[in-house]
Amino acid sequence: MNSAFLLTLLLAVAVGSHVVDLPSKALFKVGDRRELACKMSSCPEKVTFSWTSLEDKPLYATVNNKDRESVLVFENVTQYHENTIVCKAYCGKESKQAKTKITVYSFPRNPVISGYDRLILGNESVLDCEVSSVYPSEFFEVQWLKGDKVLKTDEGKYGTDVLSSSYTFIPSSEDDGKAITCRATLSLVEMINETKETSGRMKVLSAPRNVNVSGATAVSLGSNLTLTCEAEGNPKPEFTWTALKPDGQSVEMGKSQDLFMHNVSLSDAGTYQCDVSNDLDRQNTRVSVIVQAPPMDTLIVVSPQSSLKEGDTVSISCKSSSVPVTQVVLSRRENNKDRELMTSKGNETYVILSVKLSDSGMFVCEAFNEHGSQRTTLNLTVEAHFLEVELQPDSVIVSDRGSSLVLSCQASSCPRPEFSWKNLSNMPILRQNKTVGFQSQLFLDPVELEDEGTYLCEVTCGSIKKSKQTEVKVFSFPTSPIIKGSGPGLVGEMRKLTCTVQEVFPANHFQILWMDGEIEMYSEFGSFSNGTTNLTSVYPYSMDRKDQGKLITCKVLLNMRGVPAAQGVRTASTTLSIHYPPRATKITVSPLTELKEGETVSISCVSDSFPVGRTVLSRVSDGIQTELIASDGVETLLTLPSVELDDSGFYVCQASNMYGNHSDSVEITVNAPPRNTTVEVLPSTDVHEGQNITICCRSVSFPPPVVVLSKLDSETNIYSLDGNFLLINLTPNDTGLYQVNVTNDLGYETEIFSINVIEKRYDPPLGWNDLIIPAISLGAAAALLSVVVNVLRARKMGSYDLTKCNLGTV
Ligand SMILES: *[C@@H]1O[C@H](CO)[C@@H](O)[C@H](O)[C@H]1NC(C)=O
Ligand SMILES: *[C@@H]1O[C@H](CO)[C@@H](O)[C@H](O)[C@H]1NC(C)=O
Ligand SMILES: *[C@@H]1O[C@H](CO)[C@@H](O)[C@H](O)[C@H]1NC(C)=O
Ligand SMILES: *[C@@H]1O[C@H](CO)[C@@H](O)[C@H](O)[C@H]1NC(C)=O
Ligand SMILES: *[C@@H]1O[C@H](CO)[C@@H](O)[C@H](O)[C@H]1NC(C)=O
Ligand SMILES: *[C@@H]1O[C@H](CO)[C@@H](O)[C@H](O)[C@H]1NC(C)=O
Ligand SMILES: *[C@@H]1O[C@H](CO)[C@@H](O)[C@H](O)[C@H]1NC(C)=O
Ligand SMILES: *[C@@H]1O[C@H](CO)[C@@H](O)[C@H](O)[C@H]1NC(C)=O
Ligand SMILES: *[C@@H]1O[C@H](CO)[C@@H](O)[C@H](O)[C@H]1NC(C)=O
Ligand SMILES: *[C@@H]1O[C@H](CO)[C@@H](O)[C@H](O)[C@H]1NC(C)=O
Ligand SMILES: CC(=O)N[C@H]1CO[C@H](CO)[C@@H](O)[C@@H]1O
Ligand SMILES: CC(=O)N[C@H]1CO[C@H](CO)[C@@H](O)[C@@H]1O
Repeated sequence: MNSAFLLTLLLAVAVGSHVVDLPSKALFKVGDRRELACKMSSCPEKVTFSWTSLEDKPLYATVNNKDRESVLVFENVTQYHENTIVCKAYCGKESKQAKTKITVYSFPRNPVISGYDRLILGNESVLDCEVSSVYPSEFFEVQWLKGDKVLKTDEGKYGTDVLSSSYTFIPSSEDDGKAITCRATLSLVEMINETKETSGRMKVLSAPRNVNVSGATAVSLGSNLTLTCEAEGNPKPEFTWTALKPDGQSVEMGKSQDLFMHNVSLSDAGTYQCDVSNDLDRQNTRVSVIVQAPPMDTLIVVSPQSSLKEGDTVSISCKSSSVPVTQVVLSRRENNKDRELMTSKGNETYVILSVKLSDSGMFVCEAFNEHGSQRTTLNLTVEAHFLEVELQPDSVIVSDRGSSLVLSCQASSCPRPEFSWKNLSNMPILRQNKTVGFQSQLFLDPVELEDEGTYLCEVTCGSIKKSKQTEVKVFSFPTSPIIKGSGPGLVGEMRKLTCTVQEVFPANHFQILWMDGEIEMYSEFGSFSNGTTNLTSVYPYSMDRKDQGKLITCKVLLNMRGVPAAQGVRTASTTLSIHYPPRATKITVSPLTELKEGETVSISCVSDSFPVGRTVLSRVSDGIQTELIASDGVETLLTLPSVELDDSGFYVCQASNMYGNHSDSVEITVNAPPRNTTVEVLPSTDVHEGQNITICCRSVSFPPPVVVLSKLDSETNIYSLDGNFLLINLTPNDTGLYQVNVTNDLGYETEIFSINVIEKRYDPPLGWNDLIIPAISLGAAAALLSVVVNVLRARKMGSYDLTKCNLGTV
């Protein structure tokens, strides 16, 4: 600055006689107090000065005039003082002027930098630099420097009084501690070249990183273990060691970088974690500590552990815990040699899906590592299943053709039985089967003749094979027999009954039995046939009346063991129908055929015919037949509640049907004691001596009566069978009362009458004994009579009507 003044001074000296002495340039600093002197030293007199501003603004200064000098005082320079000022000096009449250009600047403070002391490693960071109260800003330049290296240059912009500059970068770890400088430079050409700068040391923070554990992680049992945890990070991280137990617990092992363990045991093996942390973050790393030892706890484990049965799935595990192993070998001990089954790097499990008996034996598990080996053995015992097979139905099953038969085979004590159905002929079984779990079923549905045979259910259970068999027998007996040829026939004809039973099997086990009621009459057996047959039996018979209505049964028997009783027999029955004309017609009178008048009689007629026809009961009397009763059927009954003599006669019963007729008859006699006896004396009861008298005695009776005539005063009886008496040559001695006694078995009736004989004088009169002569001599008594008897039989049966006493006829 001083040199600048010197320069302006020198220039002013160069002017003519009177010279206005005024620096041509002036550089003011804001805030300073500055004076600007305008001199004209060469003027001997008092000089008059005037100050004018060339720019359109006031001078903002006070003037302090002296004789040959005028001082413009700027008490407090501001940017408004920038101006070009003219100083005009008057020396007398002569005036001279000079001008000066005032330039103002402001650059009072150093730059202020921020953001450099907490940089984050790797994060984009912004450093700020601020320079305040600058003027004229456009002449400033702000620079960022790292060490000597310029990182960035910003030009000041016009019109601000604060300069700002940012520097954006990604700090690296090398930046930590390095100086960063913000340099501001004001360059006003030929006037000022001022620089201010501020530096700071960068601080680059970083989260812990590159965490690393060094040291041997595999240690021998009993030795010491040292692990060192290393990490980078700013600020310097802190370390914590933690043991992570298998059960999830974590145990702090120390807060230092090193983890030290003395005399390690197997339980010290495991995972250890090194935690690294600083203000910014935390990090960790884990290491597995292996305790090296020969294999220990080598185990051979069989699962399931219970007794093994053939076919079970078994797994044999070979494991070695606690110590790392390099190889595990499972072998089978055979003939004192190990046969390797499996080899692996760690644990291994050998699975036998279906163990066999031959899998029994020793298994060896050997674990190896670089420190040695360990061997364990297992004695595997496999037992056979106690297989049991049951077949239902068992032994022999007799099945109805067309029915449904299911053979059920059940296996027990075997977890996975294998079923197989066979027959004895080893032919394929075409029938449907169904096997589920422990049961296999064979469906013979419907049962056919071809299904006959022996069926085997064979079950295999590992090495065990068992079978059960059953024999299936088929029978066919679907319908009842049918009898033919049993229609009606005439007695004496020969007939054949046939009995047919259809579709039977096995025919040779069938028997056809003909039965008359319960009596077996004839039987026939079927003969062998390989298929179903129709069996027929013929039974000839003669139509005999005694077989009428007989129930003939055709009984078909299936004589085969196992056939249900209900299915083993079927029958058909027919009733014989024998036709014949009526026979054995029988008329029966009850109670007797000889009756007393008034009694009750029943006349029944029974006949035998088939088919039944008609029965007619008639009475025949005097050759005239009177039909009394007729009925459809083989019997008829007539009841006479009170018989009369007229009912006597022949009773004829005639039965008839389409084949003929047959009759029977009976005589019925009705007896009655004499009654209604009348005596007729002819010509008169009064006769003359010597005359003849006919006595006609009439009576109703049956059987015919004996009529006894007796004179009441005599002891002589005259008998007459017809009731007529002829008294000849009567004498007065014959005058008297006479009695007729009409008698039959049932009783008698008497009539008394008188005869009066008028005397005629001649003598001697004949004795009574000589005069009365019975009409018909009967025995000794009859010989006494000389009576002519004319017996007339009454038209009505059973009565005598002595209507005529014809003396002329004897
Ligand atoms: C100069 O002026 C500024 C602003 O106008 C003011 O802040 C400062 O106090 C002044 N200085 C003096 C010595 O008057
Ligand atoms: C300012 O000074 C520096 C060194 O002192 C120089 O390099 C630069 O050129 C100067 N600038 C001006 C405008 O004089
Ligand atoms: C293990 O460390 C203990 C001290 O803690 C020391 O006495 C011992 O000798 C070390 N053992 C080995 C094998 O270095
Ligand atoms: C082997 O089995 C044991 C016991 O079950 C277990 O502790 C161990 O971690 C297993 N090892 C491997 C490598 O699986
Ligand atoms: C294995 O077990 C069976 C049955 O328990 C026994 O008879 C056999 O001797 C055992 N074998 C060995 C080698 O122990
Ligand atoms: C069941 O029937 C099928 C086919 O008909 C046959 O392959 C299978 O062997 C039968 N099963 C048995 C247990 O016989
Ligand atoms: C029965 O025997 C005949 C010949 O003897 C044969 O053709 C037929 O196939 C046999 N039927 C059955 C069911 O065996
Ligand atoms: C048995 O009789 C029926 C009916 O008459 C007939 O259809 C069938 O063919 C007969 N069967 C035999 C084996 O003769
Ligand atoms: C028989 O006598 C009875 C009375 O005793 C009489 O009613 C009846 O008519 C007589 N009959 C004849 C045929 O004379
Ligand atoms: C009639 O005759 C019968 C039998 O001969 C006899 O019993 C009866 O007493 C006689 N009657 C009279 C009245 O004589
Ligand atoms: C008078 C009269 O006629 N008498 C007769 C009676 O019967 C006897 C014998 O039959 C006769 O010889 C009589 O003439
Ligand atoms: C003719 C005749 O015999 N007369 C006799 C009638 O009865 C009396 C007495 O009994 C007799 O003396 C008669 O002789």
